Amino acid sequence: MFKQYPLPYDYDALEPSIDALTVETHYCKHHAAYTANLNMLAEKAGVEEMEITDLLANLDKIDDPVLRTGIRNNGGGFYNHNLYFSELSPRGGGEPQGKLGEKIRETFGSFEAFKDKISDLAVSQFGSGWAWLSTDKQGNLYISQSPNQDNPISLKTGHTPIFTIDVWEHAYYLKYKNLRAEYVKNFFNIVNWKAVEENYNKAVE
Ligand code: MN3
Repeated sequence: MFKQYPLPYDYDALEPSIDALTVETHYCKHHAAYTANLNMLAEKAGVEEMEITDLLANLDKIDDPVLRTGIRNNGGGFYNHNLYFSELSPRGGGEPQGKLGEKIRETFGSFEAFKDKISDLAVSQFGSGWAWLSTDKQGNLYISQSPNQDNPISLKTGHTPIFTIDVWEHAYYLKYKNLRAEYVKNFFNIVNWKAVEENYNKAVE
């Protein structure tokens, strides 16, 4: 049984960066629907006991093409939103510290340069999708974008996602309308870098 990450903050806690109705609709309708669909499809395919990361990395082992596509989309939607909602906080913002902060400066030159690069990927993703910060087991960092509910795991990059930006219109349209870049800019005010640092430390051997 795949379970939605329980929100540790209220729907209005991310105001004004993300409005309450968007957070509530996003979590209670969109994320809940991906999760319910994944549970239904995973049971049909007999893969309901798998870890979601193993499942997304092994989609090609699901023979039925309808189940495979359904699990790719809904399993991605489940996993991606668990990461998304767990990396946000009303007391977010600032910069990552520790090993992750150091590695970002080493890889991209500065935190600002990293922010510009991943923001460009988020804004330029054509249509619905995501921007990603991922790591390999050695701690090297990679930024990327993906369409739909694909992610670095289902795309078989071999990297572990540690931070993401949802740029589906449902993530920002009620407040920002067509101004995706404005949403992405304000998104950084509510990032809980402590949580992202923990994701990094767990993913690196
Ligand atoms: Mn979404």
